Amino acid sequence: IGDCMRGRLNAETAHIQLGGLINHLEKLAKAKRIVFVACGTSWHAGLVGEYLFEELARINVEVEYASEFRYRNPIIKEGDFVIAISQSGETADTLAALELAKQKGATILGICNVVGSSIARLTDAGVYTHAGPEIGVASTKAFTAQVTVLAMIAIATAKAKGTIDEGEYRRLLSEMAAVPQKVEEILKLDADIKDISKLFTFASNFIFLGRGINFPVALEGALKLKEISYIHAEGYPAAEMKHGPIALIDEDMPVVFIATKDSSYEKVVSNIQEVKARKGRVIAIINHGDTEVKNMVDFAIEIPTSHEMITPLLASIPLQLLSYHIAVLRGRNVDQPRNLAKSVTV
Ligand code: F1P
Repeated sequence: IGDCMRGRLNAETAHIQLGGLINHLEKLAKAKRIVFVACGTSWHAGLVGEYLFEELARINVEVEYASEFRYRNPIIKEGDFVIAISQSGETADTLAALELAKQKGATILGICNVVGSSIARLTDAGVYTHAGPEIGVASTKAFTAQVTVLAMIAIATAKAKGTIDEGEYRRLLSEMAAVPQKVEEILKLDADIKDISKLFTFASNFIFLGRGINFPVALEGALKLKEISYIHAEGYPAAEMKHGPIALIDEDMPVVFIATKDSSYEKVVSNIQEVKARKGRVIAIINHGDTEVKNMVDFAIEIPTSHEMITPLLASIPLQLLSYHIAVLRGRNVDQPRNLAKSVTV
């Protein structure tokens, strides 16, 4: 996807990124509701999709754990689209959820990485992420590839629906095309992130907080840390902190904030102040040159600015690196974490 986007993504060629889905775009633009079904990291990608589709295309979205959806009697109405998201394309819960949605008459679409996988074969249409084989069990590049595809579909649907104008459409596409270069810049922070990781190697707990479209990024940051380092970590919407998790904050609690300069920025800043007032140690993902937050927190990781709807593609990378370094420093096998399987087929 990086190769496709690098320099080749413009208003004329954007549709080629959408695989078989391009034929369903007009219908998707008329969807009454989109239901994402997925598990684990792919479910977090679905949550990012909720913000993208609701904000850009003004379509009602629900994001369901496939492992729950399949055992309920979910209400599917005419005009509903059910979209499965799965790296392996073989996750048994996601496959069963999709089969149920199909029986109930939904149009079913898929976003899968593995070409010809069971989920891909069941769908009416879909997009392959072509993120290459995921060597490790925990999804990393699959996540960013899924979010990339979701952003592309949401942008194209919004254009077809007329909820964004030509100017915004072109602006979003040029922001997408700039992502690979911005990611390369973030990867240069690897040594700095490793240094931060050394100070948190023996932490027993972590909290990850974000708002808006970066709330799912916080969830994914926490999941990655759990999966590969076995540190207990919770992700929350930052606004939920005062409804419970704030009781956990003290000098032993590292708190990771996604504090990029978007529409929730001011509110995130006040959440950071609340944590600092309780002596929590804060690591913040901020935008370049944001001295306000930088001076407030213990560690700042500076990433390039972007369109708010595209920030998850950038903000998730330092969190993946943080988890990776902490896990390696703890002597964990990051490719084969205990108790986890690449394809959960039972
Ligand atoms: C879903 C998933 C992964 C997780 C682990 C177990 O897989 O929960 O997100 O990292 O590998 O399975 P998939 O449906 O995206 O293949």
